[in-house]
Amino acid sequence: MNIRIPRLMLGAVILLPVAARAQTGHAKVKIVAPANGATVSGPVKVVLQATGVEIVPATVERPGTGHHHLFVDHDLTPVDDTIPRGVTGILHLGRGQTEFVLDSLAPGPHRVIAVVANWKHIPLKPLVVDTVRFTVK
Ligand SMILES: [Cu+2]
Repeated sequence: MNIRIPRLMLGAVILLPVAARAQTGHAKVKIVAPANGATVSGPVKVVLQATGVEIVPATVERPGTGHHHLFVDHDLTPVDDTIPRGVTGILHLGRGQTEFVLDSLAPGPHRVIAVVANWKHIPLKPLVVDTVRFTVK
């Protein structure tokens, strides 16, 4: 049997590792929802989208991966340190989730900061971060 690989596909296979490498160091996270400046009613579903980093459970110890963290009305902790656990307003999405429902936000203005950190819960460098401010009615 003669297996023919289309030229185009071959090109993609060769280019893919280069593209993947070009992305490292340029990882980004975006809080897709709620939109910055939005007025929303609770519960508020936070939706996260990461590029250039693979979102995995916190148990995965592999370079190029990480999990999401949410700072809800809480300032960022020092970026060289482990993001603490058990602190009100700091959430580890340690199962590799890309969504989280905030069901106890009081009416009024709020700020959410998303940070991707590695399995040691230390933020990736350069920092992979996004912030939204919104109002719960
Ligand atoms: Cu963590």
